[in-house]
Amino acid sequence: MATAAKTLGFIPRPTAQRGFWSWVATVDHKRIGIMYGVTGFFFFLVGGLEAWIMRLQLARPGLEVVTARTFNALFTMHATTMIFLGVMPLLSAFMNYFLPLMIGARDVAFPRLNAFSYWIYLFGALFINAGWLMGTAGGHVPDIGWFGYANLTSVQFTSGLGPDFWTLGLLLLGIGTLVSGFNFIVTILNMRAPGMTLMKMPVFVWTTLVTSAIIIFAFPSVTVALIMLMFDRTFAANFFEVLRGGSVVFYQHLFWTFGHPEVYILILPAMGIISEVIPVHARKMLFGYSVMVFSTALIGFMGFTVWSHHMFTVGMGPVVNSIFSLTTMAIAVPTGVKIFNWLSTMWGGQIRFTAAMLFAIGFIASFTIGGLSGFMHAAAPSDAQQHDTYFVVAHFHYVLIGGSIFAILSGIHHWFPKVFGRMLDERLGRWSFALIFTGFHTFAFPFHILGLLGMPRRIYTYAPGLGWENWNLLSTVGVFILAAGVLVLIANFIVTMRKPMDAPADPWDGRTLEWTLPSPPPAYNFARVPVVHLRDAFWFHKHPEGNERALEYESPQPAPIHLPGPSLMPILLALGPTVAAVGMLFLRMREAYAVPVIVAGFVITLLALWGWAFEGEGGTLVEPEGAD
Ligand code: HEM
Ligand SMILES: [Cu+2]
Repeated sequence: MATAAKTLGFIPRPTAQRGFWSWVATVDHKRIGIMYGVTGFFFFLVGGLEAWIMRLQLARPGLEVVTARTFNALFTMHATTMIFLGVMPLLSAFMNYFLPLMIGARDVAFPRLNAFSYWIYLFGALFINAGWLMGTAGGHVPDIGWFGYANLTSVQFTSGLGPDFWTLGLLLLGIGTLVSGFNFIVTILNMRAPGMTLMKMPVFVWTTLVTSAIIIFAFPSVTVALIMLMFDRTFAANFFEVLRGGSVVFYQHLFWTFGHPEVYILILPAMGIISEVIPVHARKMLFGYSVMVFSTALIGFMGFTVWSHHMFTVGMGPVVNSIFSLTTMAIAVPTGVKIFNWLSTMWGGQIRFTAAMLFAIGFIASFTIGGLSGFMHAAAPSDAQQHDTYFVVAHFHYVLIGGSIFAILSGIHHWFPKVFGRMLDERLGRWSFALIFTGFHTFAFPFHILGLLGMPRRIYTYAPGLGWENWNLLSTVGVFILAAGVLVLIANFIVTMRKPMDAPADPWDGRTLEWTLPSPPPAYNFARVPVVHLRDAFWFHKHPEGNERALEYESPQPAPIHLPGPSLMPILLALGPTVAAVGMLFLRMREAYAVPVIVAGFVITLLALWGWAFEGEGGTLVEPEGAD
């Protein structure tokens, strides 16, 4: 029953239910979640390929697998890809898919904006990688490190387009991230099921809320830095040009005011995933729920007070260094509390060593090591030794792989049946855990030793005889083991997707509302609105400990549910700024057609906004299947 009412929109709302166009026009948070997941996983593989090439180059002293310039491009694009195009979108996939299900909602607050976030992420990702088509020799691939420090980025030192692809690409990505942040906050604050007070929300919802808040406070700072950089490079604005009175340290402050909170954007949702997986697979309520919530919020605040620990060696002086040492050490407290909470949850539980649980336990073990090395460079004098060595590379791979990636893999094994209606093969899952865990520690642990032996980060080769050879070789061997584990994981996906869709609704004896729905859930999510009386309501509904009410449903008879119509405006609105960014690139190249292209970008944006505002509500009313 499409509403074909007359509207001022210039493209009618599409109606396709299946096939390619139905995905392009979808506004369903579940489909968008899958799109984020698939795209994020693809870019995780791209970033992994870049890492693998770097490790081949560093396996022995004096190799020439790639040139020095290409190596610079590889570590820059590896980090940029892993952080912005791999891990963040993968975490966003979980948020998109499960946030509405966990709070008992029909969708996120702004479904079309949600689709827009995805499309601008995809376009930004392609944009930032487009320089590869021009080859690395001319400096057209970003090769300035993932934080793009001035004055490496000044036209004098990097005249190729690399920094411009990087700046404009990150600006595009930032728009999508900010929009998602607002969307999730509004969804969580306004669309929870009746009875689900804030302190009854699943921890993953809490970490999404805090992460979204961090996003909207942290991204403006890097946006400012990137716009200034763009002005420096395109219009000779001199914000960061020392010879003309600019300041390079100013750039560092702007970048790290964003950059440190960014690491919490990468880890808090991962902690949220772990906090969902462990109670289910240990069959015990999460230990210290409210402490978990408060420490999450505390980390969110404190994350904004520590940024200068990335700059201990620039000469800020002993007072400033001491202050940032102390704030950094303080943040270890709420983090440590969480680790003890997960351990206490497992303590005395009936643990099932499923693949999901193994990755969660791997997370605790590996992340803790990363936390400890982080604590070591919180002490400024110690950091003076470790700064820009492989010790730091060891630290952030322990928190990023041992932390974020392990949590994502845990979440994939846990929720795969809900999303795709099929159970992943547990045996393959355990094999991939064993290989990824062993491979990861074999490749990343030697970085600690290499760092202490003085090997600087970002070098493309080294001389023999420094005592670095064997550790580097071992590290490269580790990458092969890790890659084998990723191949087993992919094999598991392929084998599983060929099986019939027969996963039960609640394979793990889950605790949260998504497990009340069939696998996969119907387009409208809940046939009847759930009413939540307790935390972990579904668990107590199944296992009542007294005669308390845990979970009820609003109306006894399922009523028809309105689903919003698909829309092509989100992808069109994402296209506008992307075209304008291409025009900015031409402007940097002083091409005559730059301005018309920028104008075209603005025109597309305005048209899309017009269509967005006036395309009408559209949509259909569906009769839900009889509820349980
Ligand atoms: C999948 C296995 C991975 C391997 C084998 C790997 C390997 C490497 C190597 C060899 C470097 C270069 C170090 C240097 O030359 O200074 C590096 C840098 C880096 N990696 Fe990874 N990495 C992996 C995964 C990840 C993930 C998942 C993330 C983030 C989520 C990440 C974030 C970074 C960052 C931020 C840098 C620093 C780049 C820079 O100096 O600008 N890596 N990695
Ligand atoms: Cu930091």
